[in-house]
This record gives sequence, C-alpha cells and structure tokens, in this order.
Amino acid sequence: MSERKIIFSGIKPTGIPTLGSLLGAMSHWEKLSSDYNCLYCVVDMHAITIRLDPAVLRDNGRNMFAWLIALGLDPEKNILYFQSNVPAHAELSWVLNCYTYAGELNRMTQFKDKSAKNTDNINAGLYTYPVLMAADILLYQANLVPVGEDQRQHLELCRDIAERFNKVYGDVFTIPDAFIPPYGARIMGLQNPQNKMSKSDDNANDCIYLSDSPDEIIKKFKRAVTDSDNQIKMSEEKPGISNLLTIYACVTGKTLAEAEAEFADAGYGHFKQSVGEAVAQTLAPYQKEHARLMSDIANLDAIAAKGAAKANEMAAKTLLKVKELIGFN
Ligand code: ATP
Ligand code: LTN
Repeated sequence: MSERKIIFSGIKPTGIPTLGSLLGAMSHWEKLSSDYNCLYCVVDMHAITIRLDPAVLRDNGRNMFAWLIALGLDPEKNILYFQSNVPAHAELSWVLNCYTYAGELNRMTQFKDKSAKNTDNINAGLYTYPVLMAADILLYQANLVPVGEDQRQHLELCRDIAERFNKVYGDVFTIPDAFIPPYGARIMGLQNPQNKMSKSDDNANDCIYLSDSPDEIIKKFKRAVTDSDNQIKMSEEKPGISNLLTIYACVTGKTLAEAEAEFADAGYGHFKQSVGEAVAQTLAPYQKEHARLMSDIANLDAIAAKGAAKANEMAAKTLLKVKELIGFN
C-alpha cells in the first residue's frame, strides 16, 4: 500500500442513499478504485448530528455498507469500514478542533442550511462536523476525495486546517484535492429543482432512492416538476429539465449535448418516461446485488471487521505522529 495514491470518501447512514449521492459521488468510487488505494467509510459518527433510533441507525449502517459493495466496490481491493470502529477519527478530530477557528466554522453553508432546517437541535456536533470530516481524510494521508459539489467548502476547510498544522509541525498531512465530477455533482430534487436531492429530506417524491422499484421510479419522474415551454435543453431558466437531462446523461454515459439532441423533437411526457426507464434499468442490477448481500448479515459484519482492522492500522501511524509532535506524553 505505498506507491499508489490514496482516495478517501465517506457517506452518512442517515437513510437510503439517493440517485444524487450515486451520480455525484458513489458511481465514481468504483471507477477510481483500480488506480488508487481506496478507503470508503460509512460515517456513522457524522450521522448522529440528527437524532436516530439506535435500531434505525444500525440498520441504515448495514444497508449503506451493503450498497457500497453492491455498487461494485470489492472489499478485497478497497478498505470498507464504519467510522465508529476506528477511534482515531474522534481523537484526531479533537486535536484538529484546536487548529480550527470558530470564524471558519461560522462560514460553512451546510451548517447554516441544516441549522435553519432543524432549529430544535443545533448541536455542537453539527457545528464541528467539518473538523471530523477533515480528520477522516487527513488520518489516511488521502490525495483525492471524490464528493459532490455540496462538499467543496468542507474540503477547502480541510486543506486549510492541514496547511495550518503543517506550518507549525512540518510535513505531517498530505494536502488532499477534491474530485468533483463535471456534471452530476449537484442533482436537484424532482419536485423542487432549486434544492439538492437529499436523503434526509421529508419529501419522498423529491428523491429517487436506490431501493425504489421501477414503477416508483417511473412514477416519480413522470411527476417531476418542469416548466411550460416544451423545450428539452440545458438552461439556467429551466432547472427541472436541466436536472432531468443531467440525470439521463449520467446514467446512459452520454454527453449532455447527445442527450439534448436525442430529445430535440420529443414532448415532456416521452422524455420523462425515458429518463425514468433509464434510471430504473441502471439501478436494477445493483438492487439485486444489494438484496443478496443483505440476506447474509454475518458476512457483511465480517467484511466490516476486516476493513476496520486495516483502517485502524493505517490511522494509528498518523495519529501517533501527531501525538508525538504536539507533545502528548
Ligand atoms: P443528508 O441528507 O443526510 O445530509 P446527503 O444525501 O446530502 O445526506 P450523503 O448521502 O452523506 O449526503 O452524501 C454522500 C455523497 O454524495 C457526498 O459526496 C455528497 O456530496 C454526494 N451527494 C449527496 N447528494 C447529492 C446530490 N444531490 N447531487 C450530487 N451529489 C450528492
Ligand atoms: N460530509 C459528507 C460525508 C463525509 C465525507 C467525509 C465525505 C464525512 N466524512 C470525508 C468525504 C470525505 C456529507 O455530508 N456527505
């Protein structure tokens, strides 16, 4: 595990993953895994910034873990694990908290958005969330972090914290780059194309969940909010149609121009039906594999334990170096 560059990314087990997280992030993880040493983490510690019933969190976690494998991440070639199984994340996070300014955290748009939505639970974990995320990445000396557009600001903060720490103590952390795909990095809600599709949102019609049946998927696309000018083209004035074209291009592997050309003379009804069918077709094999994996929980738990052992070993090296440098006895 030495000469190849390192990739790290994480996903929260706050619900069923959406088409947004697939197209913005997870679909790239598998492609990147042949050229890098990769760690993909179910970030259950990040998930508890919202209140979740323990049984639900445990179940979400296993389901999410199974999605990683179902989407093609081979546990023999990638390190797949749960964040809470590697205590070094929490330990480094505390240290990095002391190298992060409140002013920086105050500027984080995800914190502002999430605290505006959950006014009754603006907890300190939500506030320091980006520091734990920085610890996740820096522990493994990751070079590249494949994420959706919404995580760009957190990545920039992570780089700033790492540079600040390195300035004091020498070359401790690798400065990571974000990998954000040219399109698909911000899939919008189907009912609300002004807002990001998000698994923890209440409106199920806004989201395509990876577990949705073909019928549900097609129904949701048929109901997707568009506009009334009957032109299928990318445009800032047409957020609904642009979102559907982007989704279609991502799932078929076509360019946006090819997708536009294909539907140049089509009506909205036919277009929406085609997008729904293309998405349902893309998800079907993953769903089958996910169901197979979920039928053997003991196997999933064993894979997670192996992943955690490898991650613990890697993380311990960075953590020890940090502890020595800052003067812990
Ligand atoms: P939550 O609603 O719980 O905040 P989420 O669905 O926004 O969750 P995650 O599932 O934890 O976010 O995100 C996993 C990865 O998917 C991240 O890299 C994130 O940037 C990306 N992602 C999430 N939603 C979208 C989206 N709508 N479009 C593109 N990428 C996305
Ligand atoms: N903050 C991310 C999830 C996340 C992550 C990470 C992504 C936690 N730690 C480290 C990349 C690298 C989110 O909200 N989707």
